[in-house]
Amino acid sequence: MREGSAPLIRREDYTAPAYTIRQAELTFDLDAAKTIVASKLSVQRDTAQDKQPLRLHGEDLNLLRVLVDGQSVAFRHEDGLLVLEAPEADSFTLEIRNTIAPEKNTQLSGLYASGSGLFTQCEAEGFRRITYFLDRPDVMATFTVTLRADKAKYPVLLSNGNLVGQGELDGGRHFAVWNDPFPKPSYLFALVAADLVRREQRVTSRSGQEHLLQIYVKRGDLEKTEHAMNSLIASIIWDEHRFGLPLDLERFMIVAVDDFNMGAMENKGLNIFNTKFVLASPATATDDDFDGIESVVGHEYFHNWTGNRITCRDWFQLSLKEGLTVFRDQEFSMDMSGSASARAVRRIADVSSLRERQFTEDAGAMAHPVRPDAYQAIDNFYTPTIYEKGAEVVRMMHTLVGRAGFAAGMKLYFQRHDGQAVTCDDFAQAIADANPDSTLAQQLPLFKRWYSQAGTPRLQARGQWDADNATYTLTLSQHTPATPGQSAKQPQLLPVRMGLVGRDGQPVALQLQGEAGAAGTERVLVLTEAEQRFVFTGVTQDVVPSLLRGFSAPVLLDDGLGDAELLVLLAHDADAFNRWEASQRLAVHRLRAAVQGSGAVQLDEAYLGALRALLLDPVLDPSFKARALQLPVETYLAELITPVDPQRIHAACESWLDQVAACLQADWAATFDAMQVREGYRPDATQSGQRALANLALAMLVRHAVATGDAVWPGRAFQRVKDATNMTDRLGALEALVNAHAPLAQPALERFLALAGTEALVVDKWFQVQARAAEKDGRVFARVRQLLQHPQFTLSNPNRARSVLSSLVMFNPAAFHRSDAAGYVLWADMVIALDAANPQLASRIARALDRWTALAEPYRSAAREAIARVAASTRLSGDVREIVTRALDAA
Ligand code: B3K
Ligand code: ZN
Repeated sequence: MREGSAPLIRREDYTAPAYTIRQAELTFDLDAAKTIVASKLSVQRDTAQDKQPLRLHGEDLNLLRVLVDGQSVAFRHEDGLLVLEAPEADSFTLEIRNTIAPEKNTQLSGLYASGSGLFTQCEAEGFRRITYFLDRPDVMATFTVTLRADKAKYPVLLSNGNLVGQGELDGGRHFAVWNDPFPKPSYLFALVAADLVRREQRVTSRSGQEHLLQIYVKRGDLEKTEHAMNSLIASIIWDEHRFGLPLDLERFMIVAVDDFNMGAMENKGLNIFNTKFVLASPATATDDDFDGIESVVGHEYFHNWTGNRITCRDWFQLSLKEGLTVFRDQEFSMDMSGSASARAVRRIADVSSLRERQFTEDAGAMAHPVRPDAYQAIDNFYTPTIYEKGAEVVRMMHTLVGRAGFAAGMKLYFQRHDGQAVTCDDFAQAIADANPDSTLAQQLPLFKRWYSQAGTPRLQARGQWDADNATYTLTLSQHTPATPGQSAKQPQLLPVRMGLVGRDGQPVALQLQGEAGAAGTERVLVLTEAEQRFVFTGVTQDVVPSLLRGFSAPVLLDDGLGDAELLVLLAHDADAFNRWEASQRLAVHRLRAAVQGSGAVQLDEAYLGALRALLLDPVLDPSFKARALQLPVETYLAELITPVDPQRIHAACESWLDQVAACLQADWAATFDAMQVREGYRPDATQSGQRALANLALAMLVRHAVATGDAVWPGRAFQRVKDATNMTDRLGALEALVNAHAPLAQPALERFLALAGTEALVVDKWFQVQARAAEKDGRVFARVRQLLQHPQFTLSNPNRARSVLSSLVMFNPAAFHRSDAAGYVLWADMVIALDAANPQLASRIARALDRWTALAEPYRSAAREAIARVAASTRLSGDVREIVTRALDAA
């Protein structure tokens, strides 16, 4: 949609479709320049509704003919729709023929060319860019698809479902016929025509059914697919084991493509993936990449039930499938990681990402509820709120009904709705109905405010120990700040998992007033009102409350704890998540004081001693230590320290790092040596934890060496860039040099790029390391400008574009927010340039200034000016238009 703003689509305007499509027979004569699409649709009118014209979606199509029951009919184009007067019959066959030009499709939505192949992306509204259709998720059809193409150019022809025919055609062409027996919405349609090779494996499910699993990649990439295949098999086993959900297909295919707007897509039986989430070898992928592959492969596979078997009635319900599926992939990754400590580290990573991305979203111009009320471009709503906050909402249900109760709820959900397109209400109702005695069932309308209310709730907690009566009174209160378009907020239901910790570090038995006896040392308090008191009895010593264990609700907690209490939690809390949280809070206290004071942090002995104790603790997992010894990212700190001065925040972080590097130098050195992995590479929790801590130690050592002019550690890091046997170590060493602005950074970068060769994903890392580097005197920003001119840079590959642009505008606040506004000028230029080719990608970059109103001057005014400049551009897509309009309205 170009020029002018797209109309606002409102949730309350939903109406059932006047027509539905039961069967679709599609024939494609594939060619990059001109593909002919012939479709034969069995259409049925909903006779319960008044007779209306048939309105079909279509975008950028060249229509050749329309037949109803074999006869040509009159039609007209209206607001991007193809309109036919209602045919006489209630059910009829509609035949359409149109052409499209995949090689001109730079939006990467619909059918497009990537390299020498053809690929599709249909969610949310890409199918209408292939042919005219009722392109909405509540219209579900069975598809039979015939693909015809040049055999030499496109030897592999894939679509959803089962291969039911294939053969040769004249003129060096061939064909394949695919049938998908499961009715599905058009957004789950996919086709691939390309020159690919595959890894395949047969597996037998519990019921004894055989399945064929295939992963298709470009020639030369086959040996990098083993981890993805293992992840797929693990996902299949896990879903059957944990939720009783088996693979329902004879064949399950994954195809990797270089040019892709997001991570991956769950098309029925034919998942299409960004190469980033398929390809991995120790030499090309980091431990984080291996983890990412496992979780995205799992996520898309789990969609087969939560998303495909049961789909969304309309796009406002997107979190029905996304929040639930993120919850499932998070649980999968936790179950795969093994030890309790590795699980906690997973949770820490998930929560960090939620806070960095979703909390900032909830505080900015694009704040919206988990179930939004209105949108202009649905692609703008594939957000951390829909995904990650949506997953937290599901997790709270899980907390309230327990693991078995949740499994029962899922079972009921499938009993009721398998094969349907439903709403978030239907899901919550099923979980509640399966658990009638639960707090969730009793408080369902209150709980569902999580779906309708935007913004991050603030939870305040204050405790009072009464020595005379041996009671401890915990007062919990909540409020949610106004968000754009939603000023009045009501209390929400907050499950608060908690314990009380003695000053000696021992857990205290919990007994609430009125209870017969003490039961355990941990429980879930449920806050349902603006303020409530909980009185614990038998508390004979002063205690430290450990609240929101495991991050039991997605809120910002103010518990008023001071350093002394946080140090108790850091050293002793039985909940690993809260131990980590204490480490973060202790750091934030110091950073805030610095930002609001002299600029540099003053690290006291007690704090440094606690960090040293953590680093040298003989029991704690290295991966946990690495997390607890790292600062929160600067974008999240910006939420905690307002008005936001990105330069002062960065300066405070740098000064924290300098001191921790200097004061713990000997400990970092010992840690680096102790953390070396001697066995062969495995991307498991144990080894990756050691590598993470070793890399952190190396970064500290190089930083300190550069500050003192010592050459040994930079030399060792450079050696590691050259000799490392895996990407985690190589990249870690490179980052250490680049972030410290070491003289050896430049030769290390050159060596890294030479070693990368033609591995696109490794070259992406080379760009990313530089664009995300710690800013110093404007050098990083200057480097980014050069990178944009680099021969290997291009805006047309989303991964490459993001490796520089997202890195700068989303992940490097100190390089981006400059007092001379050069970062904003670059941002505006890039948003406008990208938007002309790929609105979805442009609109992601555009969101970098969502939080401009929180910025301190001079950043605030300059950011506003840049947004206004983009908004003034006359040729904006609806996607970017929505983002910049909302941003300006937020003032
Ligand atoms: N459902 C897709 C995302 C589609 C994004 C469309 N702009 C991937 C996923 O969440 O699994
Ligand atoms: Zn998803």
